[in-house]
Amino acid sequence: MAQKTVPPLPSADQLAWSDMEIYLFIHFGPNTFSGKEWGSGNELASSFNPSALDCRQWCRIAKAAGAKGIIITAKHHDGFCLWPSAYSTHTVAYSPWENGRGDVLKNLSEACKEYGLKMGVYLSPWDRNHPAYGTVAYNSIFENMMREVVKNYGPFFEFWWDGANGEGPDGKKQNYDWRTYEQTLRTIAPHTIIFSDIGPDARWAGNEKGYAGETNWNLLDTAGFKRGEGAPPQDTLQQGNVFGKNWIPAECDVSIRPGWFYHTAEDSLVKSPQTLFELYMKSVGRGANLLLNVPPDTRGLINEKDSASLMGFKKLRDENFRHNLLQDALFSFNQNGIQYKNSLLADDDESTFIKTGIGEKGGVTFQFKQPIMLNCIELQEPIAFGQRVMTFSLMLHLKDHTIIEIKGTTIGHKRLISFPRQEITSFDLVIHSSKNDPLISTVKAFLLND
Ligand code: FUL
Repeated sequence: MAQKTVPPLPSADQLAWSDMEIYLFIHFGPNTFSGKEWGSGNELASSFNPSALDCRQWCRIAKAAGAKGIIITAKHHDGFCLWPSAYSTHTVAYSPWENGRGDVLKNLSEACKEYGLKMGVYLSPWDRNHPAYGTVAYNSIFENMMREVVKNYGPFFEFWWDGANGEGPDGKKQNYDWRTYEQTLRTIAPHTIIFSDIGPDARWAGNEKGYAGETNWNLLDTAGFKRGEGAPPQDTLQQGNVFGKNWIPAECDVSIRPGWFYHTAEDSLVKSPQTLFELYMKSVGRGANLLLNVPPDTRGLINEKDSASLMGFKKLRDENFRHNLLQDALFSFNQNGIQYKNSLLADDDESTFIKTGIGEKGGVTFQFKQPIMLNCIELQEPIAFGQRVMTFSLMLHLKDHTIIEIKGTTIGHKRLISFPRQEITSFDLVIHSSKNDPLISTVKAFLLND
């Protein structure tokens, strides 16, 4: 029997997007060569001259790191276009790189296809270079640039509208025509996830440190809010709104280095595999996606330090999540006494969802034949039917003793709950409050390396 849904619901594209979990961010442009984070827009196009740019190297590394795609700063706030746009004179075509015949977006779109990665673009609405910025004409220029990149290098899995804007009181001020931008993108790229502070399809998680709220609803109320300055408060973006009207899941962006762009001085400050793993637990493990920035250096290559850290991060994920302790152990549901193997649980097979009740009487018990050691439990809701669980507990038992009760709030796409390692013989999952009947699609248990 088909499940009842609890709206708002994700679109098929949003569901596929949530399953991507990790993808890379590439910040690259004149700032790579000037050492700046925010270019003034007055940089010379001649400063852009990577000596060995190779987008295939980026893709090879992304693929090996287990990332599912790459989002590139096609245009950052300094206005420099990494493709030869017909709507600007501040582009790769005016640079010495490949004698002005180079096209970073073309290279990347070909490399992504070759490596089976999805591509996305960041196009900064704030433009400190374009002469038309601050006039009505800029709105159609921005739209035309969107059309240009979608047509020439799409399809894109995601389109990133950055919220930063440092126009200042005396500078040019642009009245962005967001409504038309959105209509334009929807028309030319109906399957592309549009990201901004407030969506419409994916939202900023409210910080640039790479974590979502411990409570994280995929729902958000956007009425009365704007992008940038007028965005919802940080904690709202981190947590979403429990009764939010729109399905707008969170994306956690963070750089592998202190800066978004490459600076040699930060070579010793690349985040370690362990730090990245902790961020994974706080982003993907809280039901959000992780957008990890890995900025190419002045050669146009991902630096050895960054790629070593990414490989270490992948290794940690592989090692820690290789062995689902519930995979082999038979466990029982106290509801119906039927014994399941956890591998039967899958999002797309409704008959295998765990349909728990609410409160202790409706909980499910996972009973092991032998005591097992664990320190992490993974839960998933089949979010296609709506996000439901509001509060839950995991009660860990060794024989007749309850060792620990771990309380949680939301589950959503994926929830990784870690705790000090324990030897247990059973655990209960108890849902205390939920919108409509709770549904759980996945339960796994792991022993992570301490
Ligand atoms: C911010 C920008 O101002 C930073 O330069 C960077 O691109 C970051 C991802 O978003 O809003």
